[in-house]
Amino acid sequence: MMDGAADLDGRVIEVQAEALACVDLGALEELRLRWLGKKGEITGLLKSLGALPAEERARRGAAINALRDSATAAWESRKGELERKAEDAALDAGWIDVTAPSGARPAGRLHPITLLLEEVIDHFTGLGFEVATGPEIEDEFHNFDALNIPKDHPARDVWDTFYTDRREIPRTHTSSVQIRAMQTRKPPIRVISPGRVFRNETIDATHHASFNQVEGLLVDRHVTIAHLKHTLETLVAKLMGRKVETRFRPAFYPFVEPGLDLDVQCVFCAGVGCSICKGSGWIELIPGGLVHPKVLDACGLDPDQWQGFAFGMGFDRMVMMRYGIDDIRRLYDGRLQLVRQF
Ligand code: FA5
Repeated sequence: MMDGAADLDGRVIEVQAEALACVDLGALEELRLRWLGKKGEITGLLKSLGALPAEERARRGAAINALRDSATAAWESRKGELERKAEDAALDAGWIDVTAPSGARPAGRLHPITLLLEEVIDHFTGLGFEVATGPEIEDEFHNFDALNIPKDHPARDVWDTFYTDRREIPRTHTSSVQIRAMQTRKPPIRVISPGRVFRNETIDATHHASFNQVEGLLVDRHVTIAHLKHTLETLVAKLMGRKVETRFRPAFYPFVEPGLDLDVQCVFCAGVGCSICKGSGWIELIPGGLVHPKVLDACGLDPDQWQGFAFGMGFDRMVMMRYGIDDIRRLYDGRLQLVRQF
């Protein structure tokens, strides 16, 4: 018996590979009919849904729809490429029909990271936050020491740090900007800080060695974990533009106490488990917590007077989920295409 979707993951790759293998528009049309036509594979899969129990039908239906979206995206993308190739070949042959209507060329657009960043900034500035920045090459004090991560403490290994010859650090997280913000502002403080961070990571679908985070920091009197949870839940709902399942887990970061992780249910498999969420059904998106008293102290703020919350959103993963981009590498390799439209 099917478990809802597992057998369809491979089919996504199959249709994408077949589309890439089409060398002309005729072959591509055959592919379209075979997968998306009235008598095609996907229509057949949809017809088979009727025989399933209701709960399984819903899950499998969603997975088949996702397969259809992937097939459509793969077909459209290859069509554009082959049309452009045909035009280029005509030009190379030295023949050009100047009276022919020009072929549609895809218009340039803003990168999804830029688009979503504008939304994040808009959301937080509307709540009274300002945008703070910090250097990408940091010192140990701002990247580690002031964040309550003592020298030679194993916690430093968590961040897979690169070091320059002069022991400078391409910052491993945007939390360094929290420190700069608290050193240079007087409470109440409300800042977000988007920016690029760097880690000596093994790259896969959800990990890159250079990626973006959006840090958030609020320092005021009587700040509680409830303020943080509400802020994060509202943020995710706003950025996803629709309801998605979230969950909070307790987590340890030396610069917060208590700490938590907000996970979002994997939108690529609707929580069933797939290669992108590594079978768990969840994607870790935003860690956060209440600013540790030692961190306030290191920045010259009296922990008896002030509390704060902080978070550090994995922004590339947020972009992936919002725009249906199923591999973080696509954000950076210039072959960006929407694989699934949610
Ligand atoms: C941190 O970087 C903490 N500074 C976050 C924080 C801020 C905690 C403030 C508490 C208070 P972490 O290493 O888990 O935590 O990274 C934060 C998020 O970045 C992760 O949840 C994940 O969504 C994303 N992330 C982590 N590593 C990578 C990577 N290699 N590629 C892409 N995204 C990543």
